[in-house]
Amino acid sequence: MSDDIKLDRHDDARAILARNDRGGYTVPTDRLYPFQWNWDSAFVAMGFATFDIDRAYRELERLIEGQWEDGMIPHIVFHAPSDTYFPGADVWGTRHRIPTSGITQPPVFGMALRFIHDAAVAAGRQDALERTRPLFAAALRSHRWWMKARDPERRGLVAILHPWESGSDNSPAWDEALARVPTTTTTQIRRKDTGHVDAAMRPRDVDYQRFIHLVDTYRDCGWNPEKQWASAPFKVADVQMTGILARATADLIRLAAVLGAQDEVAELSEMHRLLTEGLGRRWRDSLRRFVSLDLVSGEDIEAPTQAGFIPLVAVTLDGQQRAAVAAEIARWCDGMVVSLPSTAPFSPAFEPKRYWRGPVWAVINWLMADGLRANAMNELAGSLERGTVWAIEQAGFCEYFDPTTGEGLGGNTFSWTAAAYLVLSR
Ligand code: 9YW
Repeated sequence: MSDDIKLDRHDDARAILARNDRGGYTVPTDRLYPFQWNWDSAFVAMGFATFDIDRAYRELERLIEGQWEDGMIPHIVFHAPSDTYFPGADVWGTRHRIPTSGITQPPVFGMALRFIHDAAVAAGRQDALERTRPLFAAALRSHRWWMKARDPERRGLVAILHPWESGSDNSPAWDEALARVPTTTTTQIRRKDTGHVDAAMRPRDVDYQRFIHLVDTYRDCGWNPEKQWASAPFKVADVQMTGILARATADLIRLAAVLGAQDEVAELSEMHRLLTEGLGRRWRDSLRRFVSLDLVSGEDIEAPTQAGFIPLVAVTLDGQQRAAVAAEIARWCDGMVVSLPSTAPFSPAFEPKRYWRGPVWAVINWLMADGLRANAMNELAGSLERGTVWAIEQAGFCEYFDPTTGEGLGGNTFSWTAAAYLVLSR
């Protein structure tokens, strides 16, 4: 790839972020996802930080306009109306000043805040501390919410109550747990996604029925965390979520130190200890990865998905575990045109074109590379990054990629794919 082409691609990536800007916040892509999504925005903010520090901070500032009194940062903030997405604000029926959904998403926020803060300091910005401080306070409140609302039994693992919270909606990891959720709904389902994107690349109708059954259930709880915990028919202590939370906690510890917030350093360090110990108990030698825990059945979730490797962003593996992870990843990537598939190709659940059941996602590779590098597996990290950049350069800024062909799939001109490109091809 010549430098000229690379330059063009950077321009293209920035143009996508500009085009998806709706006034200080970025939609994941036009029409399919016309609002502000939580973890998309955190990745996007890091993308902005490579060329526009103010806009990076702004993205996070706009996201926390949706933060609830209890600290939760919702998965969608409905800043402005749009009728191209289901379920819209009316279905959620939450009572925040700006309409929001009632569930959350992976807390990449803390990671993003540290990334932006470091970029601001490196750029010599005098206002870095001032700009970071209120966002740090919001992040801390959200981490406290996570620990209280989603680990009330103090396992050192946080739970999702809805597959949408995981960010990996129809992952095979949820198949068994979701099968217990009834398909009945009081809300009328009016899918819009399959009008924008080929239905064969999207979750199935039956998945949507269960997704909406869960929304109905929690809305009936008045979105009260204790009531939801008590009545949740779907409750999974997720290693991807916990890994991201633990890593974001480490990033907040660093920011707390820079901000001179000693009490918060101690509080966050305790949180970090709990979470990394919790994750440590989820490692399985025989599977060569971490496994989530189904809190309804009490069983390990053994489906081979990308989530099993995400805890590397937070934990330090020993030599044996590192060798095991390297061997397992090599097995998943064998014969693939682009890695890392979100479901292992040797699994019967693998579908290379269907959303979270096989396709490669740029932001997952970003997290993977980060975790591998943190564990001194630099070569593997570099090859995942180069593969991601290559996939984007040959197929465009798509939502996700078929690992067996490299074909770009789902929505086009995706914000977080553009952000991943800007960060991974630096
Ligand atoms: C939905 C926006 C979101 C992502 C999720 C992805 C999908 C569908 O799109 O969710 O209706 O919320 O699974 O990770 O944040 O890009």
